Amino acid sequence: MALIEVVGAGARATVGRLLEAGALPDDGRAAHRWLVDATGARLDDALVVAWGTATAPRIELGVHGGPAVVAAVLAALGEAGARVVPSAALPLFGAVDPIAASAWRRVRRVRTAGAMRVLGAAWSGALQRSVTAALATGGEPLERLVRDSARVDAWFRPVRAVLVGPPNAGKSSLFNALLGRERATVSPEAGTTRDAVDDRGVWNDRVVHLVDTAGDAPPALLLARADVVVAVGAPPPAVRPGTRVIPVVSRVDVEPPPPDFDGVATSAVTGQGLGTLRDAIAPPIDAPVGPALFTRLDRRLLERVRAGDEPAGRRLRRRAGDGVVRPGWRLSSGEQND
Ligand SMILES: Nc1nc2c(ncn2[C@@H]2O[C@H](COP(=O)(O)OP(=O)(O)O)[C@@H](O)[C@H]2O)c(=O)[nH]1
Ligand SMILES: [Mg+2]
Repeated sequence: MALIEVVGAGARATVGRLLEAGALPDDGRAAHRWLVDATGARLDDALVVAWGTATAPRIELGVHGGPAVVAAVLAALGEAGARVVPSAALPLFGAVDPIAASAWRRVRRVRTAGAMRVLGAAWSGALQRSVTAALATGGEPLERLVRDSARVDAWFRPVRAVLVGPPNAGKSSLFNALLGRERATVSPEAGTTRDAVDDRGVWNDRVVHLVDTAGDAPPALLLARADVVVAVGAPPPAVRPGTRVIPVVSRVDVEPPPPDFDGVATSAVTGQGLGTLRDAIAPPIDAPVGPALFTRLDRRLLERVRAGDEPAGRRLRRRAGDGVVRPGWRLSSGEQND
């Protein structure tokens, strides 16, 4: 499916020219309609949804997603008087508070269910209500919001993990096995991986940015940015404080780990230890959290509120709006269903 939005004062009249029969649905309603070009030839059948106010209408056309269909409908809309712009250039629909607007902008990028839940609380209005309550009463509601907001980054921010170790230690094989795909080149010839290769995976409902390195000396910048260094087959290089180090041996299907080895024993061939290694790199996040602030700006404002900064409180209250977020749309029902 493709969703085409027609906005602006002339939206209803413009889309009206494309309807073969029937009228546009009323505001907040949906209808099935045939779309035609200027000669009356049918282009596609569409789900037409009307939104917005009389002065700022917004019509959504749900058409079939084939590129030729979309091009034909856009061309007909152009002939009917519309100008085609990328959807990112459009303003958000309706009266949306800044916190809900941030949530909308992030939706298309998040990869975890936890992040979706956090964003969902922002456009259902639950987050705005909890901000309003926290600002009004302080105390426990405020502390809870601070606590929960401090925890949600784990769902939004990737864990940056770098695989290091001597040539032929099995790094590239582990990289592929952890991600479940063949991305890095594996070879019995030492020195096959020349440049760092990186890719993202999701496990334990967390995004992991994994980097496979080559040679004995991984680039300092990669190490400096790493949250986790996975040291395969040799002691780890020096890392900055705060970077976690996970000692790993691989190929344990052919070479058992040294008797005194204190780390994760893995095999890319049998899969042994891969679950343990995934959990060590990105541990699962346990308890569910209530509504939480997910932008750095809002969290900073909340910290200042806690320190007694009243302007920060007013600003946060403005960002939360009145807690009334856009209403959901309703399909026509009963005899109105056409
Ligand atoms: N039997 C076995 N062979 C492995 C395993 N992991 C890697 N190898 C082999 O060891 C060699 C080097 O692996 P590679 O992943 O390229 O090591 P890297 O140089 O550290 O990236 C290749 O021939 C792999 O097929 C493993 O878990 N078991
Ligand atoms: Mg390699």
